Amino acid sequence: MNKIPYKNPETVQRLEEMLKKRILVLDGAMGTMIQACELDEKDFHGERFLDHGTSLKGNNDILTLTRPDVIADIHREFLESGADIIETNTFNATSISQGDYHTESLAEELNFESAVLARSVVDQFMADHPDRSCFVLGSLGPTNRTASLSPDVNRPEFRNISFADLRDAYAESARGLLRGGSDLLVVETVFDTLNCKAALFGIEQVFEELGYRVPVMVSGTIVDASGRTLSGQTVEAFWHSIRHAKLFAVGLNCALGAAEIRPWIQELARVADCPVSLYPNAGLPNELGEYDDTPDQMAGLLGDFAAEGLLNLVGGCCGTRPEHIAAIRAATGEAQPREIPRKTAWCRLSGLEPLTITPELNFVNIGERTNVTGSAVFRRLIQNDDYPAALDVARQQVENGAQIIDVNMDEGLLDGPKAMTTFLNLIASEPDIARVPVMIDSSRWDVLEAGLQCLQGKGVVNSISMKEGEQPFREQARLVRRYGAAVIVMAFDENGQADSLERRVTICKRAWKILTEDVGFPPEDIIFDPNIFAVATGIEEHNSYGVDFIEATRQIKKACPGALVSGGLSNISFSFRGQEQIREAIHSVFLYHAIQAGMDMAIVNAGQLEIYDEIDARLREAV
Ligand code: THG
Repeated sequence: MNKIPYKNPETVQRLEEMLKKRILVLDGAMGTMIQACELDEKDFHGERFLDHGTSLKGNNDILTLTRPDVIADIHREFLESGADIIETNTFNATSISQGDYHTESLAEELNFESAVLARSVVDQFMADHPDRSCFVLGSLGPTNRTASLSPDVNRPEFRNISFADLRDAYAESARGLLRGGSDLLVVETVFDTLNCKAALFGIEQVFEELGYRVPVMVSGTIVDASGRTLSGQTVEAFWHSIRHAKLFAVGLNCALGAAEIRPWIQELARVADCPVSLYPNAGLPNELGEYDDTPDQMAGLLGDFAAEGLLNLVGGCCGTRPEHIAAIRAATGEAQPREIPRKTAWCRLSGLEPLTITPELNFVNIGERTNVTGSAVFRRLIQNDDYPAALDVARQQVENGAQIIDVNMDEGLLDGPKAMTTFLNLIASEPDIARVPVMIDSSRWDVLEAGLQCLQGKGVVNSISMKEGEQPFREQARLVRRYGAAVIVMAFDENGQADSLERRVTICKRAWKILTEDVGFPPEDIIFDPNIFAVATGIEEHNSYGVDFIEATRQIKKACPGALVSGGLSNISFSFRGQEQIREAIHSVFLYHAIQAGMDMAIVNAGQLEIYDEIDARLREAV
């Protein structure tokens, strides 16, 4: 996914050089500037939309077509006040948002023409000011829908927009912005991370289609003092969800003023290993919905943030005018830009909250009970459509210490993609469950993909393998990466599941090479599963399965640096079904040794793991 070259490598280089020297300045608000022009209905209709049946007033993006002079003047004013980067007038130009005015068919044209307009203003300005280097930032707003929240409290599984619809709408807008000459793109005012992930997916598709890429920024919105996005994520969880996109910058904008945003930009500056941007509102809105922070007030605060080393790019959102931008540039111009921290390559997942798999964690529990093939109780609940009780199973797993939950709907009589979607959408509306990352467990690609389209967090795909050969493996891995998930790779190839020590290691090494060298998968997002099979089945060859898994773990961890190892723990004791005490002892002894060999996580019955030292000594020895 990184093999697509930049459209304009010199532009990117110029940007990067400027970023090293100082804090770059973004423009201020388009919306409040337009409002101040007091335009009326006929300005929005122009000649072209005279016969448009409904009101267009408030459709600011259409002014690019009907009053380009107004938009060009605003761009110019911001450049003159010191902005290095100006945003296209396309905040609401997706077909989804344009639907409000019955102008959805204009989406691509609006994006294209707005980029052309901003481009021409920037080019003219640079010709007049040879000392200035300025850029066009194509804006992709949040739309008026949320993919991870239900608009209907009585139907928490319902969504009024799908990932696929968002992906396609964002792709259409991005195509227009790129063809029109945008230097960069920003997915901004993100209040639902799933919308943002759909946008990033769509953008990547367009890069592939056009054969070039441009730098991409994301700017999220913290809605209140809780420090969460509207869809409930913390700042760090949000970062984990989008980090796969190799962003040019990540930041925050809108909703809050500079004063209220301080702790959240501090948190983002601490976790993000890329440049950080900030363009807050001019304070919180007053009772008239206006923004009162003066240029001096705002610049004072942002100047402090700059001096604290929190910023790489800075500008203004709602209520900020050219005077604000001039004051902000003056107040931040001398500060050293934030130094980009180097982060250790740990597996960084998220639900509503982050989960970083650091060496100190030692071992991660993945709850196994939300699995229709692994639990008769759960299967019956799903088959009977008793989703509230099925949710309780998930909740119990989390309460019992599951740090990730595995969800499996692979039952012949179920509509797999539908059951996966329903259950994951329901989980999304339960904050005590949605706190943890999800592991989507299926042997069917369509079910895995349906699950990926429901997760705002960074989850894990369980699993892919080379059982159908290298080509589908590569393609699926590439998609998993584009969706931004980590992946479990089973030790399984064209000849079947690996059941010897040697085949386990050989297959994982082969998969590792393909993933890291061809697909560009980061090692820390690769989780090998060298197959835990049942021991003591009565068949002689099965007796070494446990020991072989443990030894394979040791060798895989050594041969594939950075990769993780997982397994389905309860498989090992299938021969002792019904004898729970023995099963638990087997699990505990197995884990004791597997963790020492480097096993990082396992799918387990959370809460039913016996402490190794407390197992009856004779039983432990027998195991
Ligand atoms: N690797 C990966 N994914 C996996 C597995 C694996 N997913 C499924 C499975 N194996 C892990 N999950 C379970 C879940 C339950 C049980 C075993 C593995 C289990 N269930 C009991 C039984 O069947 O006896 C309880 C049955 C019941 O309550 O009805 O043992 O290896 N990547």
